[in-house]
Amino acid sequence: NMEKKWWKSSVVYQIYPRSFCDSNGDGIGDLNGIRSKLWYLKELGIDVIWLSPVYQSPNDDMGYDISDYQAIMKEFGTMEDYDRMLELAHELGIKIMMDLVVNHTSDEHAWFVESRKSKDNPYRDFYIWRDGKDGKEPNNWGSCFGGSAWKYDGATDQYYLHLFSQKQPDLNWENEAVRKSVFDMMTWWCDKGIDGFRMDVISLISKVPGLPDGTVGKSGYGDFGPYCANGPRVHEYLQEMNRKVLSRYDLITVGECSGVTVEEAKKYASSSGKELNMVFQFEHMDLDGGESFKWNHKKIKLSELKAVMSKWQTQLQGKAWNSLYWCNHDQPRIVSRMGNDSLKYREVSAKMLGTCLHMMQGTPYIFQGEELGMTNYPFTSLDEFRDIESINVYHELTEKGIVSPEEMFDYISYKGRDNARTPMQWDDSEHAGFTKGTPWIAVNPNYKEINAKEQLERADSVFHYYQKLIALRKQYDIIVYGDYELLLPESEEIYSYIRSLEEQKLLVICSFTEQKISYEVPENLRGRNGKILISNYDRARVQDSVTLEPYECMAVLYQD
Ligand code: TEU
Ligand code: CA
Repeated sequence: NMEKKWWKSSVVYQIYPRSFCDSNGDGIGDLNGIRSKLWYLKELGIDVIWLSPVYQSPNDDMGYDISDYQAIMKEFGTMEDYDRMLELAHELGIKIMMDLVVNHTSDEHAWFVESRKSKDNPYRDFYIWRDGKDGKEPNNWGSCFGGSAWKYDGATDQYYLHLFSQKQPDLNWENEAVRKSVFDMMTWWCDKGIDGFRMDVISLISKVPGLPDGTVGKSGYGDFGPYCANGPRVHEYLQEMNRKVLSRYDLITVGECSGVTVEEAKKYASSSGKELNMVFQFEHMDLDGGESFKWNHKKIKLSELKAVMSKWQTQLQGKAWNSLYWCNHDQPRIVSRMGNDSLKYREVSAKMLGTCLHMMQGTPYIFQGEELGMTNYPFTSLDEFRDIESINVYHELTEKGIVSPEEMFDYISYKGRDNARTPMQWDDSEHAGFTKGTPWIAVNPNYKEINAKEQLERADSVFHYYQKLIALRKQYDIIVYGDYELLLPESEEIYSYIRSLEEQKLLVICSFTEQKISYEVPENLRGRNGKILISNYDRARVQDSVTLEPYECMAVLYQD
């Protein structure tokens, strides 16, 4: 089997600082708030915190538009607050993984302020500037956040590229001065003692020379994907980053790789260790809509989910390492998307989804509130949205008459990123204990039923179930290193798979349906006394054929 590494058996918890805990009553989460809750994460048992960006930013894209990589966003506190949080985390044995956003900076970054001054400014080639074509943009690419991916800048009569918002100009990675500046900044953070990086859209940093037009999609703009994702020099750049920075520290690294395939992942996350430890792939997240046009009501088909997850489990086996996630700050909450967020089935389906993911091979990521079974938000009006993606795309698609306002509002309510960004629900006091002030985004009204305080006090809560899932990973090597084999591929109701390590077998059974449904234990495991390691119903033993309760799950260990 594979070489043992601490980052393979670790569980990562993603904190979205703006919505985690507000310590000074301004309605915005902050670093002192995070420090005040580290005991909670210690209790949960996670090993690493992935901190979404805390650097100085105008917050056009909520911190993913950075104006100074070596200063703390004023809303989040000071560098001293950061240092104290890092120190306490390390005292508690928790590592800190920083969010590295270097495909682009903010347009308020000093580099861009210089770059736009003149064509011969030393920083001009830190970004991607081009002449217009026939009085229009240099090519037909669309931005992820609506409109063209080019912004005209009158001062020098050229356009600059921004795959995301107009305030997020893309860095020119072909310029070795850009690479050196990024590597120096990374070294500065590593020397402060951080433990890793989550690398934002790192698969997009190398563009195909000539920047060719893309296929025009529903928005009327060209798709930049084929010319920016997994580009010609991306592995060269990451191998240079590895040589000059990553290999000099004991880090956990994950590349957020929009558009990555299994073949590409074998390079990004190769066991050779020449690039990164693992990647975030998006194939499973695209099953209900896809990158170019995610706005719809399409549900994820279980057989397709099983095919995608199993492909990644089996094809990286022995060659590279998987990340495992259902949720993050860009995705709707999984219990609403793939579980059942009704009062009756929310907890049992949240536990099932956690089991389904955490018993697979790879490093699991828990997004804040997922361990409580937090749900999507019941949006009722546009002014509840805060995310630039939702707001821009709503106006673009409705004003062009591509989608009706009612339809678009429904799509955004269901798939919009704000579903993940409503405040962490700590207790049943006002604003769920997130803030003493007015929260920057509304708290989900279900906080009285769903909050950390209540779940810490209840043994059968989702919190305590996640605590057990995390602890199991520490106890059983088969969960971390065992091979994976899918069972019942055609079933649209049951996700079942087997992990194998030497003579041990771990049978995982997850029902994704509200109906009761029968399940036959595989022939080779019948009659053997399996030990139920975890289950969301208190079933004592698993018979050779069993009728599963709604959303029932279990992980059964066969060792003899
Ligand atoms: O997201 C990159 C990315 O792939 C997004 O386009 C994502 O797929 C989309 O938002 C889903 O609707 C990263 C960050 O996670 C995201 O928060 C930032 O907005 C984006 O990069 C730009 O930095
Ligand atoms: Ca605050």
